[in-house]
Amino acid sequence: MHCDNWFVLGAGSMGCLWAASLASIGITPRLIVRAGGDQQRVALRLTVAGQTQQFSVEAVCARLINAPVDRLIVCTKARDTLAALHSIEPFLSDNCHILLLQNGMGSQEMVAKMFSNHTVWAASSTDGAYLMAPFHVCHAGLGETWIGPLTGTVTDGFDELLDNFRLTVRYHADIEQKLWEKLAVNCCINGLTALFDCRNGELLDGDVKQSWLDKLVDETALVLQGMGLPATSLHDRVYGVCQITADNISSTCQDARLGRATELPFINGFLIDKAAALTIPVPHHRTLMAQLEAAGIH
Ligand code: NAD
Ligand code: KPL
Repeated sequence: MHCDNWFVLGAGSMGCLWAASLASIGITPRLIVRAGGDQQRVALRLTVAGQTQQFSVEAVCARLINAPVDRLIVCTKARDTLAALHSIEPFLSDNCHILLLQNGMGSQEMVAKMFSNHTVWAASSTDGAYLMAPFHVCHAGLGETWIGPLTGTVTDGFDELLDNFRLTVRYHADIEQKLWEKLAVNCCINGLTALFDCRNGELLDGDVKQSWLDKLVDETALVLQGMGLPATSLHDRVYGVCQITADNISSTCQDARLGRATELPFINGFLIDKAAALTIPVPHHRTLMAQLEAAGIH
């Protein structure tokens, strides 16, 4: 009998988190790493609240994959996703289910279009993880992950993730709505924290940052309404996230500090494109992106 072969694409923070979490329930996936190394067994370490567990997994680069890929969890950054998927395309089985974990929007739509022969799922996650060393991940923020198919109406394919998994994963029939909900919050907070090089809570300064935040919320709400999505609670949700994650340095601010490309093209960039298509003006989002660009944050 053929058992499904699980693979995780990308050995960064989320890739190691998901690979270790799968290994912890006995589904040991292969971890697809960038080209370069040979196939090797690695000691994958997961630290949570000071406790570390270790799992032995196979790390393999695309050209050395030697089994059909039946279940694939894609943990690259949004901008790398298509290229990474193309590099393993010949190995995807006919019945492959692909789960995309990228933040922001736009990359999922491209994958769903280009990989329409497969069942493409998307995820929206509030987990927080970072690499302490190669193949050693710290699960720093225990959040939840919504998953759902991007096309079609399938409900099964990732059942193993929904019960007794170490991450909290829930099914949502309209995952696009979940992606929009997170995108709406991220496109108010992330770019602004990068521009002002501040923590999330510092946006509520009762001054310049907060008034800019309010304008971004108003414009984002208009786009949500234009898309036929609920927008009334956006102000409260954005303020709530700023308060609950007050000490956080947003993912975008972290990327900017490290001089890395951000995921803003898939966050504010996506919103601006949607607004243009709906002829909804979003001048504060445009100014934010222009100022970030001028500051060398892309
Ligand atoms: P990361 O940069 O730590 O990891 C991405 C990994 O993908 C890197 O190791 C990179 O080398 C690898 N990669 C890129 N192209 C590849 C290719 N062609 N073949 C093999 N590997 C390739 O990023 P991350 O923090 O794990 O984030 C991944 C996605 O998950 C992002 O979209 C991010 O926004 C989202 N996310 C992250 C967190 C978090 O806490 N880290 C939480 C929620 C969502
Ligand atoms: O998702 C986030 C991010 O940093 O990308 C928020 C919610 C802003 C938390 O930092």
